[in-house]
Amino acid sequence: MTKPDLLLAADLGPRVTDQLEADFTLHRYCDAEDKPAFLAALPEGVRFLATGGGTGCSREIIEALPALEIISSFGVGYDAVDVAAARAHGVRVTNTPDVLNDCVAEVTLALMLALAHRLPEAERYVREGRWEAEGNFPLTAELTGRTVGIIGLGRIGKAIARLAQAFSMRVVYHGRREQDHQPYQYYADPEAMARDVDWLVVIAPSTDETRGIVNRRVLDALGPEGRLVNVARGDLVDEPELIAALTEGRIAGAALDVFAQEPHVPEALRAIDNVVLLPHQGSATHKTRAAMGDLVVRNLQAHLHGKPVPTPVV
Ligand code: 8YV
Repeated sequence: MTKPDLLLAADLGPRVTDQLEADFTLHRYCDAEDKPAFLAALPEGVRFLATGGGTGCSREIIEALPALEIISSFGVGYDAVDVAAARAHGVRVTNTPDVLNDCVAEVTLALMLALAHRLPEAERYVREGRWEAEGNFPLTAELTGRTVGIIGLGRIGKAIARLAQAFSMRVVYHGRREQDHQPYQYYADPEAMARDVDWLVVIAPSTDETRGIVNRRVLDALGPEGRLVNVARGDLVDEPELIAALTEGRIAGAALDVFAQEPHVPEALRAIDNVVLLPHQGSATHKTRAAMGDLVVRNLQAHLHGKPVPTPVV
């Protein structure tokens, strides 16, 4: 029996492709030089598509595949998938939630610890022989007893909240609405929350409502003793305003895993001392990436066999 055709829009690595090849005939759109010609030359009746966080799936691709039934996307955030187009064409979309919660929360706390204790700089200080030559490193800050405001108390936000509590931090949050049965104080207004916290952690999806949520007013409310952490999407923070706030000392520091134009990180940001920068590492461990990949495959296999998909978003 011939295997059904699947468009591979992003290279999801050998673990995923090896599994997919057992059930599907893969068409590696991710490797195509001339993308429009590749789409035009596809066999008719492509029903399956696999993609990844940053690549997503455009309206153009969805409309070029009239038989498309499912887009299985690697990553919990699916902002790069044109969900409106998928919905309009009756295409199902799945993502990979939950399996990455602990990893992203761990990286978030690692970023907070690194920024508070100035770990990257202090480590460089030792390597460069400056401890011996110049004496002790300047005193730093700590998390204990501080308040953290989380923008987006979803599954990952809650995992971050639990870890922050293990560091004796007080947790408050902002989101679209107040959630029932949460032990944390809710703020309807992110600016009011920023005013009351020492740390602002951004872990909300990128949507029309959240884009630019950390603007100049929020940064100024966070203030010269406040620190920002973004592990969500770069476009939730107004990057030029953040650079200005850091340069002018209007906030104390920032730890960023995500940026507006990845993998480009503005030179101005790379030149600032009181920032910690990571190359979108939130879920990037062997264990978590394997679990995310397996979930991409399980969603496609479930749909192939006419079973309910494990993690639908559309
Ligand atoms: C991944 C992510 O780095 O899950 C997400 O939404 O941003 C990350 O876990 C990304 O999806 C990789 O493509």
